[in-house]
Amino acid sequence: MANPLFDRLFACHAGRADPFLHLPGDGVLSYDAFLAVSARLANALAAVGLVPGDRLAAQVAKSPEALALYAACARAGVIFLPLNTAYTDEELRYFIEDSGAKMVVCDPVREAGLAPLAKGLGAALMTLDGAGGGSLTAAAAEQPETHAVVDRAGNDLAAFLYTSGTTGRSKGAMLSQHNLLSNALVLADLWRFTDADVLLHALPIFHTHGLFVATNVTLAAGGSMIFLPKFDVDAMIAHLPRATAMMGVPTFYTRLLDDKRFDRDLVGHMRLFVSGSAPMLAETHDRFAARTGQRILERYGMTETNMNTSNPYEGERRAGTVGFPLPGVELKICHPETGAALPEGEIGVIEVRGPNVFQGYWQMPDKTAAELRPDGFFITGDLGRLDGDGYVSIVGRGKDLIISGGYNIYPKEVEVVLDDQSGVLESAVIGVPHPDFGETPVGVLVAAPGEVPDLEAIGAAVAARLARFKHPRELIVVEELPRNTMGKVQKNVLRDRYAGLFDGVAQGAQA
Ligand code: MLC
Ligand code: AMP
Repeated sequence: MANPLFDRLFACHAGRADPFLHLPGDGVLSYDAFLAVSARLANALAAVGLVPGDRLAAQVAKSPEALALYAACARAGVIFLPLNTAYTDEELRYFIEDSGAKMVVCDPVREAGLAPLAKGLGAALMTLDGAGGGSLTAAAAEQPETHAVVDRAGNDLAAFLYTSGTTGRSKGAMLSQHNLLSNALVLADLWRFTDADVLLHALPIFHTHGLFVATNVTLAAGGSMIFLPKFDVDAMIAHLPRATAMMGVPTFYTRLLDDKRFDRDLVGHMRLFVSGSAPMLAETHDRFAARTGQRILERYGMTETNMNTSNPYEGERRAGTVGFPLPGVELKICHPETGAALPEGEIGVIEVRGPNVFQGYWQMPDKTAAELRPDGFFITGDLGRLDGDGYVSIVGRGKDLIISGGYNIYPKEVEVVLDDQSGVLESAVIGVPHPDFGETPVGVLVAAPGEVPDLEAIGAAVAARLARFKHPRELIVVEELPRNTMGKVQKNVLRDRYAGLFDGVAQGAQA
């Protein structure tokens, strides 16, 4: 047998002294050196008893070692579960318990907080810091740099990614080797990636975009990556001259456009700019084209499906659209209730089928059945339409979701915490336009009878329980929440009422 994902993305580069990662400063990590690190790490996982199919939960800063841990899991057949570094202990506890992780890798500063939980679950706990140090790398250093790659099949699971749901309980999306590999190969071909490409990589690697799109596509083509710890405008501008391509969320592009150093001279050599994870305003598209003479290539994907559609590499990259279904991906616009396919031009729910679509939600058969039809079509929850030329446009969401700087925020998760606070009778969390993050959460509260909510105390309580990016940027107290005749809160009314809340806020300013 073999290990399709590891063989095609990693092992095929064995012996290559060429750079895989260009590091800040002038450091370079070759493919061969990277593979040696992954081998030592894979041996270290085996040494603590991990076997194929076990889950490894990793909440670690972006580093070459963190990326090598992903490769180590692939070669060891361990299911990789990357976790947003902003998650609090309370959020982490859920993911670690729900996934049944046999091993937890965290930053040393989080070790004390997670030790009792890991112990209680019988999970090994090791550390990895942003500089690549920690007990995990110390253990790996004792291990040989050769490792016998474990046999895997394409339908074996390679990763879990948790994506919250409108009910507030996060769901573990199960991604197979074939889900990841098939999508990476299609994208590398469609976007013309080659071993000459140098991708400017400033995305986090705990989500689909930075890990399964940017990294896997580069690996599929054998290119290299300028591996930045995070997005920073100055760093982007300093490194763009050495890059050939870049991937980012819309906030990356609006921030770059706000810097006059970002101009045609700086990027004339670049061959590709890709955007996704959140809507790109047509106005941003046009600003970018006017400034650089190049057009951003916008694509659409999800944690559950990897990438679904892409604007063409050759041909019109139509602003306000997410292009065409990828080769091998079927897409239809369906009636929200009946699921029947709707004629061209009509707005409905986007459903997709293909090798990119996940294997279901971990231990949630009912939620899986509710979103994954027996015929294999996945109900995305996104509202879209097809135009006369076949371009897909996303025109809204049938799911209660806010996307802030590319991160998903599910209002229910925040409403549960707000409703828990003394002085609060009920709450509604809505997404409001924000010039920097695209959308930002705002909490609308109704006070308990005769009480005056202490907004500062409420903000502190939210901060203690939820990742920073989920925190409502404003808390507003109202007499009552608007409801329809069925008694359902009309969030659209609230969105309209507060749409202009952050108009005039400078880009990057914290309102
Ligand atoms: C950081 N903060 C955010 C935030 N990112 N708050 C809300 N939304 C965000 N996205 C917090 C910081 O912790 C900080 O808190 C404060 O906001 C100001 O931070 P900042 O300096 O302005 O933000 P920055 O650190 O620059 O990060 C912004 C960003 C980052 C856009 C660079 O969010 C980012 O890299 N986003 C990419 C997300 C991503 O990879 N999405 C892909 C999902 S996969 P404080 O308290 O310290 O001030 C997917 C599928 C697909 O969607 O299709 O790809
Ligand atoms: P996630 O679950 O984090 O992968 O987020 C997936 C969601 O991001 C999708 O369901 C869409 O709502 C949104 N999304 C991704 N790409 C785009 C895009 N190009 N335009 C608009 N929304 C997008």
